[in-house]
Amino acid sequence: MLNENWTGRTTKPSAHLYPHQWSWDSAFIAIGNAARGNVADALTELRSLFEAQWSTGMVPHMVFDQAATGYYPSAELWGTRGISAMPAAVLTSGMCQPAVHASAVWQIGQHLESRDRYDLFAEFFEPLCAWHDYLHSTRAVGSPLLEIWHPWESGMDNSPLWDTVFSRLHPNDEDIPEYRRVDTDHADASERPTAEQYDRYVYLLELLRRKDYQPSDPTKLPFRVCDVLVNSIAASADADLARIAEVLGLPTQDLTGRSQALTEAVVTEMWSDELGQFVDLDRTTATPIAVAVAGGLAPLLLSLPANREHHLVSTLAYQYLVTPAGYSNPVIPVVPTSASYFDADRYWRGPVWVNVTWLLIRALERCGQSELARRLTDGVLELIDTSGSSEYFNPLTGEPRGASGFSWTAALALDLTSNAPGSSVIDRG
Ligand code: 2M8
Repeated sequence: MLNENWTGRTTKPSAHLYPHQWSWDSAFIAIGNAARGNVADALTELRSLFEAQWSTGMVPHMVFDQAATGYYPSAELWGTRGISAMPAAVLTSGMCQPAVHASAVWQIGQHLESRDRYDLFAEFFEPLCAWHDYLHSTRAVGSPLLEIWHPWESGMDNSPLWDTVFSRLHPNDEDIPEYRRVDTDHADASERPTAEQYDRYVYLLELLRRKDYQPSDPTKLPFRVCDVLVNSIAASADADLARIAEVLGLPTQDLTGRSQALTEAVVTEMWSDELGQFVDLDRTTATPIAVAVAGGLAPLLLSLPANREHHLVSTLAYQYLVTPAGYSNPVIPVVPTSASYFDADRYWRGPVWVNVTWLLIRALERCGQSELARRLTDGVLELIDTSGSSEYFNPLTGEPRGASGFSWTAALALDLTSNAPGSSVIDRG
């Protein structure tokens, strides 16, 4: 399937619904390709993504394949052509996605002999530093926590996390460019964002486009959220970047310091006693967003105080795990099934997503919860064995949802079944 979605330079997330290159998809796919011994394609995938890196350091969330058709929003709607920060040879979106790339490079390096590993790290170190510098300068507005300015930057497009912010947005017709979405041509409308949500995505995109995606005063933006998943991934990748620097014999202090400062800000500013997990912050109103999603468990990727880590593992085990009817192993839906906003079939509002589960499996292994990690690994593999490499899955029935033939599902399953260092198979002993 990964071979079928391979273009020669990148892997489409899925052949029809997502025919371009996406940033965090590429990192997950590269991890899977390296796990199946195809390091060459993994590197080509990451190189092509970083060739599209803006001069600001931002790694764009999409790189358009100019021969591909049938995806909305099109390159024209993004309107990035002519923005001087974008490399002239490519056409990209103007926003970013979670910074999983340094962790991907670190992990791919573990499949290589030391000389090749050194070369890989040397090749990607500067671009990765520029990417993290961008995040820690431009996206840290008045705190070490990083902001996203559009739901698409979280990767969790229509998560219930954004509902309160969206309820405050009342765009005028002239602020929403005319558009015709095409996602519902490829997937059932009941599994995709609603029309009201889509209007707001396009409205927020249009506001950023008018500023060439580089707003001089981000505090004026109507959507400014510090998201737990985004910040945990960044702090964890900061730490991996420091490990890369160490292998290269370079100073690590600043990189480690940045990871620690971000981790500390997550721990002190994002914890919710009420929900027993971490929660997002709405920067426009300076209030927590009291919504439980699995991304709020992602600080397990970080070095947490022992009591917090313990509490978070219990929340994961008792509030999130669910075994689909007729299945033997548990899975983690992106929203706990007990939440009033849980929707088993709709995109980021309840299904199982393999990338989020994979991150939590790796996080559980990191904090010594190998039995729980093993059960979840078995759960994901049972799901894919039964329902195929789907984009997402109904957690109550295990049925496939969204696009079929979805690349990161296949790639991360390959990683989970590989004998690569750091994989669950090794941890299982
Ligand atoms: C979804 O996002 C795109 C917009 O970026 C879309 O809905 O068209 C999300 O699931 C995102 O996380 C993912 O990277 C992308 C491609 O798989 O699709």
